Amino acid sequence: RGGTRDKKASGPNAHTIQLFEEMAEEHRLSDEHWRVQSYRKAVATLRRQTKKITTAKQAAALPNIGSSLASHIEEIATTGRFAKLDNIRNEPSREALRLFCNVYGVGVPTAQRWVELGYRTLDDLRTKATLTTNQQLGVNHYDDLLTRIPRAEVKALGDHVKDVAATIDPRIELIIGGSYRRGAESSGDIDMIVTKDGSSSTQDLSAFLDNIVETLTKQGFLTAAVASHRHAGGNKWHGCCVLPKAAFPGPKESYRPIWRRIDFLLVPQTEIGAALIYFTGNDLFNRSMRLLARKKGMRLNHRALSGAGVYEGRDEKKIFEILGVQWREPHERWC
Ligand code: DCP
Ligand code: MG
Ligand code: MN
Repeated sequence: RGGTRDKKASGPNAHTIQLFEEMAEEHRLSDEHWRVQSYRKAVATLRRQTKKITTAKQAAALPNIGSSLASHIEEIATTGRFAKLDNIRNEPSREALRLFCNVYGVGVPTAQRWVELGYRTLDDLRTKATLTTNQQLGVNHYDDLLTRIPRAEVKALGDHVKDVAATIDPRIELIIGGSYRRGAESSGDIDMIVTKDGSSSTQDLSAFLDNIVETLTKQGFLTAAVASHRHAGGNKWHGCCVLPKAAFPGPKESYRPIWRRIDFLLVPQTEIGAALIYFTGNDLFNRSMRLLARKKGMRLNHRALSGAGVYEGRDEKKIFEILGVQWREPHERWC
C-alpha cells in the first residue's frame, strides 16, 4: 500500500536514502508522524544532490536537514550502518507490529493495542481478538491484499467489468483511474470511474451500480464488500474481486485466484473533469493543485473547480487552463 511508484534509490547517496526511507517506515509504525515527515523531507533533499554527502557539516548546510539528521548521515556514510534503525528493529514485538499494520484496514493504533494485549500472530488475531468485518477480511486474505496487482491484470479485470457493464447499459463508460491511469507497472487496487453520457448527478448512475454489483457478485467476480465510513452517500462501492481463470493474461498453469481490492466511483458527466483529476492523483499532485486553487481564491475538489466567478467540472484540460498550470498527461502526475 502507499501508492508510490516502485522506484529504487540511486545516485551518490542511495545507501543513506535507503536507510532513511526504512527509518521513516519504522516511525510510521510507531505513529510518529512528525519524524516520518522529517525523514521524507531529508530524503527529497538527498535525492537532489549530485555528490555524496559524507560529513554532518556538509549535511547540515542543506535544506530540511537538522543537526541530528546530519549526524545520522555522517554515521551512515562512514560506518555504512544506522544504529538507531537497528535498535528499533530489534525491539521485541516489532515484528508483530509490522505484521498487524499490514493487515488491510488496520491502522497503527489498533496494531499497537493488539501488540499490548500480547497478540503476536495472525492466528492470535483470528482466535483471540475481536475483529471487525473488514479486519476479518484483512486477516483471512492477508497475502493477497498485500500483493500489488500487475498492470496486465488490472487491465484484464477492467476489461471483464467493461464487458459486463456493456450488457447492462451500453451508454455507461468505465475509466480505470488511480495509479493505473498514471501508467504504473503495478497498482494497489483498481479504481473504476463510472460515468454516462448525459448524467448530471450520481443518482443517474446508482441503478447501474446496484445492477453491476449484483451481477458481478452472482458470477463470483466480486467476492466481498468493504465497509467504508469515510464516504457515505452511495456514490461509491468498495470491495474485492477475483479475476476468472479464462481472463488471466498469463499462462493458465500459473493462474491463482487472488483477491484484489476494487473501487467503483460514480461520477456524473458534469463533474468528470474534476473527478478524473482527483482519482488520477497522485495524492501529492492533488494537494498541490488544491493549494494552487486556494491561492487564486478558488476551490478544487473531486466535483469542480469553483469560486472567483469560475465553475468548471466537466473538462479536465480546462481546469488546468483556468489554474494557469501547463497540461500534464496522467503519467506526468507522480507529484
Ligand atoms: N486520493 C487523494 N487523496 C487521498 C486518497 C486518494 O487525492 N488521501 C486520490 C489520488 C489517488 C486516487 O485518489 O491517486 C486513488 O487512490 P488510491 O488510494 O487507490 O491510490 P492510487 O491509485 O494512486 O495508488 P495505488 O496503486 O496504491 O492504488
Ligand atoms: Mg488505486
Ligand atoms: Mn482506490
